[in-house]
Amino acid sequence: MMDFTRMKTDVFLTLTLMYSICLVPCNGGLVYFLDTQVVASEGNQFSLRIGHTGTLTQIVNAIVRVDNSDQDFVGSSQVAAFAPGGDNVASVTFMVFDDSEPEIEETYTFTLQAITSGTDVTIPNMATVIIQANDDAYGVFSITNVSLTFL
Ligand SMILES: [Ca+2]
Ligand SMILES: [Ca+2]
Repeated sequence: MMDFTRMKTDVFLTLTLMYSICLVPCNGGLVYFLDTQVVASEGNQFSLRIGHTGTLTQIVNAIVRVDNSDQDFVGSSQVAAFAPGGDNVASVTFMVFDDSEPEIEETYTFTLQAITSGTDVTIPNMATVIIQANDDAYGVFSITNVSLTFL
């Protein structure tokens, strides 16, 4: 079954971010996702790397967010920080919440937003994280010992 509430939120976030994408020359550089597709498993951490273009003359922060209303992650946002003289790549680490519920594979969209003035976001500004099926999800739905009788 489709989750229309989540779809609506995703469409809203997508539109919001499309408006915030830098379409004209930006002064403070651009941030974007270096990792756009990650596979994660329950109870484990995963990282998303963020790149920054241009010279860093000030500390630049970008926030990575996910709709965590289903509580599949520990927390819903992390901040990536870039410092002058430092690396143009920063990474954020999220933890997949370890519950005991059987869940089939789920796909989440993480979005990136610059929170330092003068810095903007460019594409790719979204990353897809797939949480693998866990807690014997397919065991719940699998059919064992099927026998068919044709008359
Ligand atoms: Ca879960
Ligand atoms: Ca689970």
